Amino acid sequence: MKHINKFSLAIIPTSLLCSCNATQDNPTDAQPNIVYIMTDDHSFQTISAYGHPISKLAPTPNIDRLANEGMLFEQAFVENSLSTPSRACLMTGLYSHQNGQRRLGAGIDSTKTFFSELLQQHNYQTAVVGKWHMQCEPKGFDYYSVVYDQGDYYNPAFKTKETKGQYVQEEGYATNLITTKSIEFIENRDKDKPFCLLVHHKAPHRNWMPEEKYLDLYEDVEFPKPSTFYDDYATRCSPAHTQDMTVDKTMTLIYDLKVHELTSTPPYDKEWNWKTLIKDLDRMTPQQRENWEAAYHAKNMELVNNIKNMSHEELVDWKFQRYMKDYLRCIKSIDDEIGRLIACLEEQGLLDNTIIVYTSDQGFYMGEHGWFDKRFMYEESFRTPLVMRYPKAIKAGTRTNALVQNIDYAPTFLSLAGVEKPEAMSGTSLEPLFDGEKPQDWRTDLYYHYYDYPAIHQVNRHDGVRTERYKLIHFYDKDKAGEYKLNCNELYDLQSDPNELNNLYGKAGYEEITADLQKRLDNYRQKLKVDEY
Ligand code: SGN
Ligand code: CA
Repeated sequence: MKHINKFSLAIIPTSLLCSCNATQDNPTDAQPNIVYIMTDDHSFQTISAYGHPISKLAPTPNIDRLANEGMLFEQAFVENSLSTPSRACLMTGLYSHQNGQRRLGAGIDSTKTFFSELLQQHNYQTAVVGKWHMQCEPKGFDYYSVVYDQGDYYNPAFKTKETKGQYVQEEGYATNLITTKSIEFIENRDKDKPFCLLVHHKAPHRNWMPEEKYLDLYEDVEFPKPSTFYDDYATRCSPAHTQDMTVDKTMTLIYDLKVHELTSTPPYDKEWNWKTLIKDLDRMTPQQRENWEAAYHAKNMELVNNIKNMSHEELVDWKFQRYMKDYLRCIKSIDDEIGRLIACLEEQGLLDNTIIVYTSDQGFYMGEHGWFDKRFMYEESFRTPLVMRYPKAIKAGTRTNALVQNIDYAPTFLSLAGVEKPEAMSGTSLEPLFDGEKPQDWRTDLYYHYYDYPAIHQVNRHDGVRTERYKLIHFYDKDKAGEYKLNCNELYDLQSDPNELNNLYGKAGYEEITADLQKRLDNYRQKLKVDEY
């Protein structure tokens, strides 16, 4: 077999077994434990509790259990649909321009207060495990074990307070290792204190590498393409046309879909991407690699042998199916491991006095508009899944359509812990929604702002406002002198056009609605002191 390197790195074996011993309930009843589980790029379309057709073919029983025993948020959103900005919103309760983390790389203003620090000062034992991603040390945590940057699916390396700044590789699959570490934290916690544990998974981030036991899962399932897969972006501003995130053109057979055998001409991927995939595969132990090849090699060779005879459409279909299968295989492991974590909390007698939150750092396109990735203010990436289980305050089976955003998590956790929210924090506690009623004065719109341009996937900068029914988006780009190079608006009626295909901006009959949304947008820009748009 080609391209196999000996597995030469030092590996620390970690037991994947949960040895949870039953213990007493948490002694500090007034302050609940907080278990916040956040995946990376998990679409609400692939969670069966949300009822989308894809998820019917690949159900998520453990996430559904959290929803059935708690609350499903049907209108949960992020402020800036990208990893580090989303994590900064979580930690600070501030919008991106307030916390500094506007784009993917550097940015976080680490002088801002993280909610973990406040919990720590108010009796909590705090921990974060998995993807941290921001370019500052985890702040306000008694314990952390975090992966480097995006982390790796197989045998990832973790940094803790003890490893003196070094990342140490461990043997196993990221989703399992992150869960095991979380369970170990729970088992070894200081039982005189409440705890707050952030479980930040790497999966299902690109390039969607499934766990060994699920490499064949869904092989015979044909996943339906969304109705907007062949969207031609007619009626839209230029960014929908000029993005670089289509399954057809951007998604690569080698790096994304892991056909490393495809090395002949024409070039199917950039050399850098091919090398990255080989590095991913070379991280595996010989046994992991053998299992991987046993599942993929024959199927990959079938493609390699047929590719010259395939039509363009057949090839795009093949890509879509491989994408969906690998993504959903990653989700299967996530769902299993959430089940393992819930079982641990149950065995520890902690289920009643713990709020369990499940969410993602943003949504993701499962082929809608022809895309993968995120970034746009369109629904699939602006929305994020959100489920909360907390039997003390939330009745089983509650659903809410209140508009909520990721800047609300920090204030929620502080309010549950009985800690006063700092005045500067922009988000709002979600606790008033827990009884299933939306308070009369609940917010009626949300502000969104995306800044990461120019950058990978080439989505232009934009900000916008969304009410329960309408959405106004303003795409912009300015030259050095501050003159607009791009200045274009889109307006959608989400009730009559949930797929956002029909841009109504400037259309007769929408003058009043446009003026109302524009006023809301201007208010946000002014109130929040937004400095570019
Ligand atoms: C990487 C991915 C991108 C992705 C960003 C941000 N490329 O750069 O596809 O949009 O992360 O993702 S990859 O070649 O490294 O897979 S995020 O979830 O961290 O925001
Ligand atoms: Ca992400």
